[in-house]
Amino acid sequence: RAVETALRTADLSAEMELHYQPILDTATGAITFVEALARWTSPILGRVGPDRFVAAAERCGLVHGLTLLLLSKALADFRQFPAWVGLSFNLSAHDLVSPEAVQEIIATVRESGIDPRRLTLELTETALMRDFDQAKAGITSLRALGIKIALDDFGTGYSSLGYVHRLPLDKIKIDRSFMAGIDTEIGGSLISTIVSLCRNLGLDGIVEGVETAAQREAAQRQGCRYIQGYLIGRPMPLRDLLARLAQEP
Ligand code: G
Ligand code: G
Ligand code: MN
Ligand code: NA
Repeated sequence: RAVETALRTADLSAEMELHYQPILDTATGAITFVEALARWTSPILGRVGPDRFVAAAERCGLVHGLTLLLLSKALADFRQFPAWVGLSFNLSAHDLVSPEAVQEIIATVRESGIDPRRLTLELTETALMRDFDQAKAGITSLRALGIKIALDDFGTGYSSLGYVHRLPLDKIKIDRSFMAGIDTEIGGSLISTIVSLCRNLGLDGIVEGVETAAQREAAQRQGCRYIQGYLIGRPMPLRDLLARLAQEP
């Protein structure tokens, strides 16, 4: 409740910041994508994590406005990225609920002037379950523009397998809970099964939560091409990210 109250009176444009976490393409050794992660420093509550403020914004009907604000901030930052790096941005469950909401996202992307093919929008299964047909229609409009769609936190929902072939997707982000168990026999075979599923569906698989060199080696052994996690880089402010990208080969 305190978060909702603070959100309602917040100057979101001034108080919200985006951090960026690199995603490694192990086939080329380059950072080819970066995920934007919102950070809020409230003058009343201090730092509040996105899990909490996104949920609060959803409850009080502020989330779509917040998404548009964060997306335009991220796209403005994105102009400073090298040309080979794409941007991945998280949408909330409420962002695809109507054709109007989808059109507002499209308008924000158009106004930024970026090439939509460099943008990936991440959606969770919960977001898709709210209204499957509407979400599917929204995804179809976004993809028609060249925007890529990733299913986030894959494997944590109720029926992920029932969705993947019914939705026009480009990527699957394998939840970090799978990475935590990769050094066990069953954990390793779970990851390799999801990786083959991605390959069979023609989707890019991105494994999240890679924290150690041993996990990275295990992930690559199981055929994972794209890797994200603290080992590659923590979420960081824009200037740190740009410094990191400038060191790239
Ligand atoms: O960065 P962190 O690990 O604290 O993020 C926690 C969760 O918040 C993640 O599931 C992430 O997808 C979500 N999140 C981060 N930034 C945003 C954002 O800008 N919009 C939405 N809707 N969710 C976000
Ligand atoms: O749900 P989503 O994938 O959007 O959430 C990304 C969240 O995961 C971010 O809040 C980020 O801080 C967190 N994260 C990223 N890499 C790692 C990691 O290697 N380990 C852990 N524990 N969390 C991570
Ligand atoms: Mn995400
Ligand atoms: Na995720």
